[in-house]
Amino acid sequence: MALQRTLSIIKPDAVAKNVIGAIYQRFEQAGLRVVAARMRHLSRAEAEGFYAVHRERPFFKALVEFMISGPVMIQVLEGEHAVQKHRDLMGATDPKQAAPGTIRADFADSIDANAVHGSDADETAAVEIAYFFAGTDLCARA
Ligand code: RTP
Ligand code: MG
Repeated sequence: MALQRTLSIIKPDAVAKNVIGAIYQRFEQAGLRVVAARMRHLSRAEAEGFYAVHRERPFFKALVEFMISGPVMIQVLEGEHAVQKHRDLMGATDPKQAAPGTIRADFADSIDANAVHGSDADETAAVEIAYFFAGTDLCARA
């Protein structure tokens, strides 16, 4: 199977807990490779645009407020089955439902402050990667 890419965001709660490295270690141990990364404090417009698909959902306003409450760490991960592998590492959206040993079970406090974001399909991964990175930002394996 060809290498896949996915967009990963370590959300403000996890950045505040100082667990960027602990989360990166899980990506690496699962065979995912960081090929681009940047730390940002998102503007409201950026967060609203990123989550535009959820615009009509009742949690949209709270989600945007949370995503701009502090800096986030944004990365592109590459590997076999990267989208699904990353989703498996994250665990269920609600940390109370997340399997033991997943990032959300171990680091998230609530469905709102749930530590990480990951693309949910190949097509959304391509759109989300392009939202934050130019093609030239992605580093090929040496
Ligand atoms: P994400 O997009 O952040 O990786 O998370 P996800 O696919 O597991 O969840 P999604 O349905 O795409 O929802 C995006 C984010 O919105 C918040 N949310 N809150 N209160 C609620 O019912 C609710 N549902 C979703 C979560 O922070 C979720 O990560
Ligand atoms: Mg989602």
